[in-house]
Amino acid sequence: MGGCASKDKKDAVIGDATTTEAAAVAATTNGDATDGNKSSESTMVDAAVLAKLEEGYAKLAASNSKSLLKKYLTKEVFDNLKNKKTPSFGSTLLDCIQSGLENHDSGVGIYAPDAEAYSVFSELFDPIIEDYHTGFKKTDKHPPCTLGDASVFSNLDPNNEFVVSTRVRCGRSMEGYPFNPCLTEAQYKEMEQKVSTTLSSLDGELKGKFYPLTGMEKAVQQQLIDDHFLFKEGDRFLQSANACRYWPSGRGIYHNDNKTFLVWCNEEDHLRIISMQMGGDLGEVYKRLVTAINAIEKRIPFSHHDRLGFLTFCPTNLGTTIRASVHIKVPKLAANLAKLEEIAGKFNLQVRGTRGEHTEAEGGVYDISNKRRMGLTEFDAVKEMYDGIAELIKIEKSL
Ligand code: ADP
Ligand code: CIR
Repeated sequence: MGGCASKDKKDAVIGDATTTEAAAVAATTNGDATDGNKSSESTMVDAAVLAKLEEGYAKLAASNSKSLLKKYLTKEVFDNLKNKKTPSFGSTLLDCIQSGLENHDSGVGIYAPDAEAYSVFSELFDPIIEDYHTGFKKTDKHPPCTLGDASVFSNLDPNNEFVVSTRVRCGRSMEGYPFNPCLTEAQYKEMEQKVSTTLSSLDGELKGKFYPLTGMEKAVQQQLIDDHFLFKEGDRFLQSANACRYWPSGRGIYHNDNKTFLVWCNEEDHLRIISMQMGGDLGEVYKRLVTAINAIEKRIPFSHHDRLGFLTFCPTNLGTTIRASVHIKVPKLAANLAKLEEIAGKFNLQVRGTRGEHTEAEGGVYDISNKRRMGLTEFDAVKEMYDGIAELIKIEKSL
């Protein structure tokens, strides 16, 4: 269902290509499709997709979902968009919102099946982006990549009282390839090969090995997940967004020996570049990420949009794509979770559970990170977490 409504047709076309040239043409790294051609496309959404959309919309409208999708998918917006398709991949509104229609407990509920979806369905994406990224308007332009000076950040918790570990990640999409719902199995494999070969040339602290998910022992996979190094499996939000097709083909993880530098391949985004370590030394963690981004960027071209910054599958990750987080124990503040979330919100921080998004805190450990990623630089996104966590620790100490 969904997953680039005309996915089968497109797979056939792109599948004929021995390289990804066809996809490269179709994937347009800028996603700058204008709405000018909507009339020619407006009658092409097939009846089954329309019926599913109408039924899903009615259920969502009647639900008490708190998702941004429900908030911004008014009847008027729904009617304006339900007959549209992206020009290159034929993705429909259903491909964008199926996850939110099937999971009413979504926080957001929308993904871009291909880059053009951000333009074709902008009437829905733009207000969601503005809301999530606190004020990034449809007329705003994301600033150029500015990683800044990592040495500005010192250790957030030199006495190891509160911060268990620190992690900063960013996401990247490979130029010439669409997002998950529109990838063929051949493309998944080709991308995995490119990523693994490219990363094998990294040296120094970044030197490591690529481990494909295909063939990985279940016990090894589970240990990597339990230790917070590897993405979880079977995320229902991603599954209903058609982002898990051909799993585990093309998916894998690269890491150095001590697992302080990691790269996820083809989970939610093509690449997730991650730096993490125990304790609160954000300067060291961010410096390693900056070194890694610079090294990988020289080797792999990434999709970047003039207005939206780095392109990602989920609109919450656009722009800098940076999520800087600490695993932190603040028992006094956390005695009242709603209060912790409220205070964190004042510093533009988001609270997640120990195993990441949509999980609970275990042993009093919360994952607290910068929430917005657009309309500010990479450096400022990390600084938002740094400043906010420093304040939270101050408050915890004062209680
Ligand atoms: P993402 O960070 O990629 O958006 P998740 O919220 O699912 O995705 O988190 C991915 C993994 O990273 C989870 O296992 C989570 O526990 C782990 N993680 C996040 N922040 C930290 C941290 N500061 N220290 C250790 N592990 C972390
Ligand atoms: C939701 O709406 O809750 C999920 N679709 C996840 C949204 C944001 N998280 C993400 O991109 N990892």
